[in-house]
Amino acid sequence: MKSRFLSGLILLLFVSASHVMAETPNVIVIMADDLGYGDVSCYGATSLETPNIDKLANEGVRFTSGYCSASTCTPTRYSMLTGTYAFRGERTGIAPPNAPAIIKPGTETVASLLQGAGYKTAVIGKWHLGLGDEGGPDWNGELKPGPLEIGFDTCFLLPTTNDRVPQVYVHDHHVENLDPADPLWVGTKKPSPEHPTGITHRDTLKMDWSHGHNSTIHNGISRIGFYTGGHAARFRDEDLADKWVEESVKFIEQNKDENFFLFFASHDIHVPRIPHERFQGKTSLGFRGDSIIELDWCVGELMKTLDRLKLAEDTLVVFCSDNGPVLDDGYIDAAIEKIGDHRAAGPYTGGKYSVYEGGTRTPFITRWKGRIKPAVSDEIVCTIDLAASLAALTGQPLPEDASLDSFNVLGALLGDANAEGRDSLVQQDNGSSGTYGFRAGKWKLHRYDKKSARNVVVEKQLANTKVPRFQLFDLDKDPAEQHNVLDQHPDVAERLKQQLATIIQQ
Ligand code: NG6
Ligand code: CA
Repeated sequence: MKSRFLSGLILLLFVSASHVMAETPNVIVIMADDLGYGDVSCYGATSLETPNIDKLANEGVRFTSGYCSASTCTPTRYSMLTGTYAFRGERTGIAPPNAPAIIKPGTETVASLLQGAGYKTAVIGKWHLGLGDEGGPDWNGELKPGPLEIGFDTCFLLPTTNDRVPQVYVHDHHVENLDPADPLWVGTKKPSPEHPTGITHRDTLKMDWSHGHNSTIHNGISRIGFYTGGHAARFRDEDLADKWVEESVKFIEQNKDENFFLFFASHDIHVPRIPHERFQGKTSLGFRGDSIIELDWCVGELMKTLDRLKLAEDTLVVFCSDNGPVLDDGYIDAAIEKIGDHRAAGPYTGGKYSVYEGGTRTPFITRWKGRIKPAVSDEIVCTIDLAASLAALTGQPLPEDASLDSFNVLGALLGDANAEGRDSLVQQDNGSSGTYGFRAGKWKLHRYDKKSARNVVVEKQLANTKVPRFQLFDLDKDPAEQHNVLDQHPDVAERLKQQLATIIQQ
């Protein structure tokens, strides 16, 4: 792998010397939630159609080895923004409702790098990276630090995930529409004996839970965690996608005459999957499929906005996911019963929570009209590479102590002839759990440091099974990782073990 510094320098020279690329583009990163490799039609889905995502792929580069860095949300988002593997950071596993800000102020992020290049920056959608200082979020006061302290000029957020409390929007430093007379309380303990929950009022729920998710009820759905108050601020699950689009269109319109960076962090297709009424029943796959259609609609609306404002040729769009698919993630929404022939992870094994390819190899598309030549690429690229690549694109130097694991793969992202992606990639499941995948070329090593190398709850559908500590797979011959060939290739296994140990420093 060429050194990050050297390739950055070459690009910097290229960018500044070239009049063709004198203008840097706007950047929109659309990150889907829990969307699997096989969930969209341009990656092989036939049970539903995603015309807008397909159009993006037809006009850009569709990666067949595009990854997120973890098979859960918080570590992938942490790594995407910081360019550093989540296992190096603290508390980078799935964040609870009252988690403090995980990325500390002063950390260089994709947003701060682009802000430094003069971009107006926004994150709109799911955050799930904590808010507030060590004490956690001050829901009724200033929600700080948060995105604005790590390079975003503005934010409009769902604080964690919508299966976690509370169902309110955070706009910059405050809960939107919060009535001080009805303060918001969020906690882990039932606030009073009579507080209705998914257990005590199960028969009133509009969507039942299957595991966890049985605490406070809002909008007929019980959640992880408890909350009271803040009624005027609460939203309906059905309206989330519309809100993200509305706020994003506003942001793009406001900044159409200058460079902007928009991190569009969709909540589709995370649980509870409650698409807007107009999408309900649109697929044969139940609400999971209908949420994919809703996601596709969002992509279409963003692209329409770029077209309307004549920005399509001035905007690099990156479409990706935060982890692989899961069917039953805690609510009974018929995802399993209605799956039919649909293969959410495409040809791959595993999904969310797993270090099999299905956990992190996900849809990954780049489009920059007029600059990127439409292509399909099998170069290895990862969401963690956006930091170094976008820094290079905008001529921003990367400090030595920042973005430790991000490679400048800009050439590959732009589909340039002969441009290379990564040589290797660490795939992790959650936080610093001690479970790793390591892809190097066609080889894939699994390393399980803990005994339970699986998520028991989802194992019926997409599972890690009980396994030896190390396994080796040949992805060329065996993309589904079914045949452990460690004994046949001890030298390869040893090399990968060493490489992985060096990177994770364990
Ligand atoms: C798990 C939740 C799951 C989901 C996940 C986070 C239970 C039993 N399971 O702990 O439903 O919320 O966390 O998903 O509570 S992620 O995509 O944000 O990582
Ligand atoms: Ca996710």
